[in-house]
Formats: sequence, C-alpha cells, structure tokens
Amino acid sequence: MTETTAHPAMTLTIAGSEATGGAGAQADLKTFQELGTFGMVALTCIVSFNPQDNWNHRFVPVETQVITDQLEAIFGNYGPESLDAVKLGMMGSPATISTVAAAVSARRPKHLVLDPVLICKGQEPGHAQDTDNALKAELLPLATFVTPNHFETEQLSGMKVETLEDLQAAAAEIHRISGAAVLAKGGIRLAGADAVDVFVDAEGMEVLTAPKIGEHAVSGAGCSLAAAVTAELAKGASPMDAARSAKAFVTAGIRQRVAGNTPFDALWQGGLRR
Ligand code: PXL
Repeated sequence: MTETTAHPAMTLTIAGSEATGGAGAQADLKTFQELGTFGMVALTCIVSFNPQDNWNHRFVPVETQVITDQLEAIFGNYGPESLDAVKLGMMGSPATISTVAAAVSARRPKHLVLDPVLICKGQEPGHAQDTDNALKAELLPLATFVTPNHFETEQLSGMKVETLEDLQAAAAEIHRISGAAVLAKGGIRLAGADAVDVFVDAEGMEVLTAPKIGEHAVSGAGCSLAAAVTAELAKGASPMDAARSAKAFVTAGIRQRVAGNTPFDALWQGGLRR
C-alpha cells in the first residue's frame, strides 16, 4: 500500500460556537465535511442557550488576541493561497469585527463568504446597532459573497422587504454597495407556499424557490447555507451554482431536522444522504 497526500478543497469558518450543535461553527464544520472539504475553525465567541431562561443566549466573546492567534496558526500552517474559501459567521462585537477584518484583509482569500449574523433566533432585533454598523463598514466591503436573511437584508440595504419584488430590489442594492454576490433569503418570512431566495451578482439575478417545510425557522439553516456556499466555491463552483447547491443542501437538511427541547428544531447536515 502506498501512502499519498490528499488534496481536498480547504475551507475555514471564523464563527461562534453554539454548543448544542444546531448552529454556528459546529454547523459549518459538519457542512464542510459533508460536502467533501477539509474544514477548519477559528472561534470568535461561545454561545450557550439557557434552559432556565427560555433558551436565551449566554454569550462569551473570545479574546481578540486569541482570535488572532487561531488565524495565525491556520494561515501559518497552510498559507493563505492554500485556503480555497473562508466563511465569516457570528462575530458578536465591534472589537471582534475589527480583529477579523484586519486578519482577513492581510490574507486576501479568494472567496470570502459573509453570513452577516446580526441577531440569532430568540434575540430581540435592534439591540446591537454598533455591531451592525461595524459589520457593514468593515466586513461587507471585504466579502465576495454575502448571505443575509430577511432582517439582515433590510438592515444592510436600508429598505423594507415585504414582497419578492422588495427582496429583489434589496438584494440588488446590497450587491451595488458591496460588489459581492448576494444570496438574500426570504425563508419563511415572505408570504406564500415557497421559501424564496434571491441571488444576484454581476452576471444577473435568479430567484430560487423550494416549497416551505412548515412555518417555523430551523436552527442552523443560515449557517449551513453559507457554509455550503463556501464549500461549493472552494471546490470550484460558480457563485450561482454554489447558491443552487447550497439551497438544495439546506432544504434536505430542514426536511431531516433534529428535535430537542428548544422551541426550534436543528437542521441535520446529512439530509442529502441516501
Ligand atoms: O444562527 C445564527 C447563529 C450563528 N452563530 C452562533 C449562534 C447562532 C444562533 O444561535 O449561536 C454561534
């Protein structure tokens, strides 16, 4: 038997831990593995749901020096040119955003997928305006692909989104201000039988639809979607094809979701397995 060195596509997520395995870095890493890439994680924060307090989030930031250290280890080991695609998930504070922006802009990865996590399920919108502003000012300009949900689409575009036409206009606006490919997710938030997302890049616009599976948001859908886009881009897909594959991955994972005691189920990344 001969030994060889494997050359899988290399993917990194810079994201928060969500201990129950539904969302965050755990969802990203499982998605990376499921889609055949070599996954890496630099943690930005640790989220622990609180069963004694309505499953609210307990949030602990990782010290900025420790974030820098993790990225030094990763990029030192493989070299910036060896990382095929990098995903940015939950940052949680302006200090974390500045640290990550500095580290990433120094390495210039080919694909930088920004999941602009502004709030998590169960949190009140609008409590972290300074984080939203920092994300828009410092990370959005670096992104090559961005995956805002309904709320984040409104925040980033400054537009109200109630219809598919609104979602298309807002996605086009985010593309205009960022230059990035945009996959704006209507999810369960727009009326109608389908979960509708809008993809737009310099080549044009496409509406992606899949029948809604229930009326409840599923934990990990947004994280897994952006991670699947990251994995597909790392393997060489075009942004449009990455968006289509990621939507199919997430739709299958929502169908095969896992239930626990939280008020939301968790997507399972194995949904496309036969
Ligand atoms: O789903 C957004 C999200 C991202 N990252 C972390 C989270 C959550 C939501 O709970 O905890 C770490």
